[in-house]
Amino acid sequence: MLNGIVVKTYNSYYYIQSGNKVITCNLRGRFKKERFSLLVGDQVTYTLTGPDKGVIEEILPRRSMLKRPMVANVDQVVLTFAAVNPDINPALVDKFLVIAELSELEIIICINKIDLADSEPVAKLVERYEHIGYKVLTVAAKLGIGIDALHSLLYSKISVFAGPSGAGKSTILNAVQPGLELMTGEVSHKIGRGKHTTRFAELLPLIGGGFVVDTPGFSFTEFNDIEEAHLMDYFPEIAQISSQCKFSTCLHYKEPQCAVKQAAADGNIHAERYQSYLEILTEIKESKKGY
Ligand SMILES: Nc1nc2c(ncn2[C@@H]2O[C@H](COP(=O)(O)OP(=O)(O)OP(=O)(O)O)[C@@H](O)[C@H]2O)c(=O)[nH]1
Ligand SMILES: [Zn+2]
Repeated sequence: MLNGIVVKTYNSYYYIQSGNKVITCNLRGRFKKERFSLLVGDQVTYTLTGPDKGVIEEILPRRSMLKRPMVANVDQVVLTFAAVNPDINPALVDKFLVIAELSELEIIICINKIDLADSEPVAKLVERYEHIGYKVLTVAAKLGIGIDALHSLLYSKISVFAGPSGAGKSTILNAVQPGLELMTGEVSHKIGRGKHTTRFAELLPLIGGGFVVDTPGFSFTEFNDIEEAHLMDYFPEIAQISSQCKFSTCLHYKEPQCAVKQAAADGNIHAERYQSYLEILTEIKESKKGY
């Protein structure tokens, strides 16, 4: 039995990357009713039925599943921001971080366009996020600066890029490997003749190993899935201190003797991080009122 990974699905064909080859596969009949549960990123075993054709025998257990875009076994997200043009907005960084934490992915923060930025404010931001425990890279994709370090983190992993428009995601990928490019915009949903055809994301293979999802990830509508009491779980430094609050139900909002609020006042938690937490908490409270 041979091993491979689904890199693309099309019209009930599955394209399986196996070594340097791509094998076009069908599913065994017994899987047919589960057709829509086989995803890009799934690891499978298959047998050959022709030179580059085969049939999928077995779907191996999933390590993870990303919802937007729908891809199995994604290992990490590269959250990409421009230092300037458009200027990095820490409140937006924190929102992306919450969505990434919610997806339980390894997180890499990549600050691009450092050729255009003053070094001091960039260094301060790097320190802010490294202090929390995040991996932070600074790059200038257009000049190839910092790209080797990023490339080495992508090796043998499945990575998805996310970040605001214009941050330089496509430029970064193209610097990592010329020719790699992201699809722009949302994954489209076309409905025609009563048949539901969706463009699924694809995996782009990296020379030397690893894959990049061809569609940028994440949507802030996922804040709706978060319970107020769980938001702190997605701010690691807040979660860590929250056990010291007077009340076990403390939301670190207006409760008395809140260790988190105190830490923000003392500078042990960055004041803007605490502010981001409060903003998202308020957003969640507001959205729940609608029900
Ligand atoms: N000065 C400078 N400009 C850069 C750098 N990286 C990207 N750019 C420019 O920033 C602009 C946006 O880059 P893209 O790669 O298209 O950004 P993107 O994140 O893919 O954007 P969307 O497709 O809108 O999501 C382009 O004009 C790039 O040439 C960099 O390191 N330095
Ligand atoms: Zn508290």
